[in-house]
Amino acid sequence: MKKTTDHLNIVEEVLNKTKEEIANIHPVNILVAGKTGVGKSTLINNLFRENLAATGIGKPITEHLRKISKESIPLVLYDTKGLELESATQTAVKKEIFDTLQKQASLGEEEAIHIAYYCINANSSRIEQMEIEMIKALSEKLPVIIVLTQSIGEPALALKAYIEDLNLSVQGIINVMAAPFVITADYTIPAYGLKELIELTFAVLPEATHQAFNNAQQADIQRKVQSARSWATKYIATSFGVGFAPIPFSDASVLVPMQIGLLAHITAIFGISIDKATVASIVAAVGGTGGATYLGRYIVSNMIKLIPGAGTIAGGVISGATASVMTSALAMSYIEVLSIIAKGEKEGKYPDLKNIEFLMREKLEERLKKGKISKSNEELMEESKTEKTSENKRKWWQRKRQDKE
Ligand SMILES: Nc1nc2c(ncn2[C@@H]2O[C@H](COP(=O)(O)OP(=O)(O)O)[C@@H](O)[C@H]2O)c(=O)[nH]1
Ligand SMILES: [Mg+2]
Repeated sequence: MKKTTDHLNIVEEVLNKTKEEIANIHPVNILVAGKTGVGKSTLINNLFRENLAATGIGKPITEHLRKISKESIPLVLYDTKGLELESATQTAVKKEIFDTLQKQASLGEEEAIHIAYYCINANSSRIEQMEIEMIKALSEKLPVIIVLTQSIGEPALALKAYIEDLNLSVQGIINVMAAPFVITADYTIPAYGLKELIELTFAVLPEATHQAFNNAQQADIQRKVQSARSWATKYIATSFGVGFAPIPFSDASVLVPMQIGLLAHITAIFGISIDKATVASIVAAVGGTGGATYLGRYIVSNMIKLIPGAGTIAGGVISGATASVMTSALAMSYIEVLSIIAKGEKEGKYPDLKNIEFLMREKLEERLKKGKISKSNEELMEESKTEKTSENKRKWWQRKRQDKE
C-alpha cells in the first residue's frame, strides 16, 4: 500500500517538523508569585494552553518554588508557595526566588527569567508591607507586572488606584478575572483582563521571546492568527516572487516539502496541542482520503483546477503566481482551521476530526476559487472550464461526505 505510506509520511513529517520548530523557539520564562489562594493557578490555566497548573505537572526546584513546563510549549513557569505564611517562611521564599533569579540569569538569556507576575487578590483590598518590599526588590531584577486577581467592580479598581499611588517601579497593574466568577445561579462575572495582560506582557518582554509567548498563550487567539498570517504572507511572497522559475505540473511535488515546512512553521507560531489524528484529518482534506493521498499529485489534479485562470494541466507550468495562490490558500485555510481548534481547546473541547477535515476542505476550496491570477484573454476562456470543474469537484466532495455518513 504505497499510497497509505505516502499519506502517513506527510503526517509524520508535519509533526516532526513542528516539534523541531518548537524546540528551536527561544523560550519565555515567567515567575508567577503571590500568596496561596490568590489565583495563580487559575491565572496560569486560563492564560496559557494545556492546563499547565494542573496538579502533577511541574516539579519542585526548591522548597517553595515549583517549575512548570511541558515539552510541547516553549514556556517555563516558576510558581511560588508559602508567601502567606509566617515571616520566617516568607524570608525563605524570598531567598529561594532571588537565588533562582540569579542562577537562571547566570545560565544565559534563554534560561533567564524574563518577567514576573506578582499576584494579589483584589478582594483582599489591601497590599501588605511585605508584598510592597518584595515587589520593590523584584523590580530591581526584572520587569514586574502586578496582577490583581479575582477583580470585581469598584473595590478592585480602588486597590489598583491605591497601588498606583505607591509609585512602585512596575510595568503596570492589571485587573483580571481569569475564569468566570459565579455570583448566583443567574449572575456570573465573565472573565476579563487577560488580553490586557497579554498586551502589556508583549510590550515588556524581550523581542526574542515573543514567538514563545504567543505560542504559549491562549487568551488572545486573534493575535496568533495575525502573527501566522503575516509570517506566511511574507514567506510565500519571498518564495514565489521574482526569481521563481515556473515548474512543469508534473513536477508539482517539489512544492510539497516546502508546504510541509510551511504548515509546521505555522503550527509552531500558533501553538496548538496538535496530534497525529488532527494532522491526518487536515492532510486528508488537502490530499483526499480515497485516491490521491499524495499532496503533490493533488496540487496538480485538484488545486489548480479550482483557481480561476490558472490554466489546464496538459503541458502546463506552475508559475510563481499560481504557486503562490495555491500555497496561500493552503496556509490561510490551515490558519483558519487552527484558530477554530484553538478556540475549542480553550474551552476544553477536543476537536471533532470529521469536522476539521470538512472545514479545511471547504476553506481551501473557497480560497482557491477566490485566488484570481492575472489573466490573458486566452486564460479567461479557460476560466469557464475550470469553473465547471470546480462545480463537479464540489459535487464529488458532497457525495464523498454523504458516503462517509
Ligand atoms: N471564578 C474564579 N475563581 C477564582 C479565580 N482565581 C481564583 N479563584 C478561586 O480561588 C481559588 C484559589 O485559586 P488558585 O488559582 O488555586 O490560587 P493559587 O493558590 O494562587 O494557585 C480557586 O479555587 C477559585 O475558587 C478566577 O479568576 N475566577
Ligand atoms: Mg496554585
